Amino acid sequence: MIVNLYETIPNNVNLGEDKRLKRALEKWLPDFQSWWMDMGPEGFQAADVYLRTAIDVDPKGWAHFDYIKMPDYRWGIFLAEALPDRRIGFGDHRGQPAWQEIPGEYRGMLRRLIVTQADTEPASVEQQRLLGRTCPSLYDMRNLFQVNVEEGRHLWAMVYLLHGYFGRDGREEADGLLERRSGDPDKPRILGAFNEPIADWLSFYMFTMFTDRDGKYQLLALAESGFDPLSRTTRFMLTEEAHHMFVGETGVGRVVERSAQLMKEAPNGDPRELGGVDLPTIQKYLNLWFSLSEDLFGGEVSSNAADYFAAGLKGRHREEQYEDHRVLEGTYPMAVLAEGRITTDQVPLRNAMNEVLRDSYVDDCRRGVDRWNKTLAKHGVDFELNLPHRRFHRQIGIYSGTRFDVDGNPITEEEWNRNRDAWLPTDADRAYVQSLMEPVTEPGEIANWIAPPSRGINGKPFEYEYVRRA
Ligand code: BYC
Repeated sequence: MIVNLYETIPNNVNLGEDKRLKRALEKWLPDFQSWWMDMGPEGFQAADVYLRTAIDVDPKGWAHFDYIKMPDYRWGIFLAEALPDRRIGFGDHRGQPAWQEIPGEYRGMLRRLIVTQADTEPASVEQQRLLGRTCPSLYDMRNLFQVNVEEGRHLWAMVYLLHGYFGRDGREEADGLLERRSGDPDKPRILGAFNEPIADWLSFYMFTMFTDRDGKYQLLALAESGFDPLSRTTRFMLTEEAHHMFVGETGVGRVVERSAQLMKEAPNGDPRELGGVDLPTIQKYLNLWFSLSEDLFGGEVSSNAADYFAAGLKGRHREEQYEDHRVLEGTYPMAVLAEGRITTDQVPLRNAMNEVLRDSYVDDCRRGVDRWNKTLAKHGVDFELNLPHRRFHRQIGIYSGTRFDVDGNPITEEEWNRNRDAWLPTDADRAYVQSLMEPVTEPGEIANWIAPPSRGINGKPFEYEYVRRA
């Protein structure tokens, strides 16, 4: 196979002139392509999809729209523009010039951060690979595929760092990224939420709302990194991430809107009577995906996080909003469970960095839920969606060994068992949601359980034929 990488992979990293990197990526490309054919969107590899492709980093070049078959998508490698004389902004090396090469003493830590981030990208494509078959509209199908190809591009962005800055072990890690499989008990993906099935579109919207938003905050924290290539790579990834969260927030919002409409039409006020999703079921899906996504921030008290911060590898969201960037003093008031009661411990701030980032994330999620509630209020529906408490249903960190209710109160195992079905989707809920997943693929048509979007893509109308089957 002759691969002209320079043409196949638009880039601003001088790929044409770096022989060693070019060789490494040329070797990896066919493996990536074969992974994409096996694990990418099933049944639509030959379809023409109206996609946005990044062909440059400037505002004109990064959002180029055209029909393309997904396997021909140009997986570009782009770094945001270098900032002149950039300095490390936090931790023990604050004020020193940002690293352009890997600092030897932090090699292991950095590789681990990059591999963990990288692993999530192909994982999400695997989780979503069957959804094209049951799309509620061509508009939604196109958005799914846009998200999928961009996750593929984010994988390239991380593999570029592994190939370009690490030696043999970087190449081995890059191979490993194509070998693990979401949900496979023998070779699972690294982080919990990326092994959960996404079998229906309500889960997909919740995932892009809550899990992609974790991605936003992790990328913001890595964008602060003193390792400049990582900072520049993640800064560019963030421009694409915004669309993924748009898909999630408006997707759930449109389900909520349709449910509110159907509640008024249904004889007994239950949208299920007319083939819609009832609000308590939406709440359960929200509880599930929010709690799974909170786990992605790691433990509340983490020496790993303290080490990343001290080394200047992973900062806080918008580090410039803080006054103290070394954080050698100061504590975080952490709610802990002691003898069955919630009390407050003062934790050294560096050890609480995961929790500091989670705080920003939770606030951001709450703003999204508030917008859904505005939709309900507009329709005169007397129901509020809520974020469950952050202690609810946790599998990572200090709250993972105890049961908590949705308000964060400790409860017994028996109370948990009594309420579980009211808080998290049951098999029957999942079967019901699944039963609604009939594909709608005529341009301009939409499934009954979701409202149409308020506008189409790139100035095109909703009726536009966003995906053309071969
Ligand atoms: N599941 O010190 P701790 C995205 C492990 S999403 C399983 O508390 P740390 C995207 C941890 O590895 C963003 N295991 O955690 C979204 C450690 O294991 P070892 C992805 C977990 O290291 C949608 C142990 O527990 N970005 O981009 O402070 C679509 C103790 O860990 C989990 C990143 O992940 C978990 N949830 O924090 C597509 C950024 N959590 O060492 C893409 C890079 C922890 O005992 N990663 N563990 O074996 C990091 O910054 C950190 O690795 C984490 C964990 C924040 C994830």
